Amino acid sequence: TSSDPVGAQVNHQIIGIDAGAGIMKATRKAIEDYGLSDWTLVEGSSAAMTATLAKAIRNQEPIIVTGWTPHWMFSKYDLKYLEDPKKSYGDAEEIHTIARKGLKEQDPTAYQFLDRFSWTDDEMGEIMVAIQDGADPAAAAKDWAESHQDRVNEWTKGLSKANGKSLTLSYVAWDSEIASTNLVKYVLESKLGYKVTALQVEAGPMFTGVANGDADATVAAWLPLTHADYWAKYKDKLEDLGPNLKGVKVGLVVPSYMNVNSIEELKD
Ligand code: PBE
Repeated sequence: TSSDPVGAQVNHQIIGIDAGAGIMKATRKAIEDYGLSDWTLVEGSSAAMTATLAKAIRNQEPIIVTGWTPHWMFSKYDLKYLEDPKKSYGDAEEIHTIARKGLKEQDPTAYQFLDRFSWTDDEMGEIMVAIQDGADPAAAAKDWAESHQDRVNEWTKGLSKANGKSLTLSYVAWDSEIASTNLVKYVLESKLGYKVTALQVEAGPMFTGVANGDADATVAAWLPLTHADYWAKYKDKLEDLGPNLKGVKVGLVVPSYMNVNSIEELKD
């Protein structure tokens, strides 16, 4: 019941996502930092986590999930981040575009476009919400690009066309990255004449793929903390093109109806 300690209410479980996600590593650190040794971090996927969250909210039940912003779940539900005074999840994060070394010389158009690409959390949110409302991701990206031509022009202005040249972008099926990767693919194809493969993989292979040249780039690197270990491991073979979205956040998220405000309160 809601008068039980929060641990008992949720069976000492935190609903996580795919094992390779940076937020899983940060959550294991939070479990250590806050002395939550009797808690379990449940592995799954981005889609399974949001399905579990939806069900709990439908039944007004307690639940703790690994969450991040931008994410459609904050527009759909009344949610809050648990405070993280020990900063297990770092501070403000950024999403960076990472390219393979050599792309700059070998494909200056793709490189320059990727270097220019940056947008806001509200803009990414528009595509995420459209997909959540049932739009096919490619169609949602196309709609967005067509209704934001000024933005698309800023990213593509003056670049020469590629005439069917192939380009591969690696990404993970996180809702935020489904939105960004589909948009970048659409713009590269429709405005710059590329044939783009969006290679959906796990978090580790997203980085190794770019490092070994199987992919040309990714727009899905969360730094400085979330993907710090992947970056450290492969950075010699990668080039950081800088942030494409600033002020993103990761942490533990609960429905606002739960009577808990800080990770510190999870300890029984
Ligand atoms: N995320 C969304 C990813 C990065 C993008 C926060 C779930 C992660 O934890 O690795």
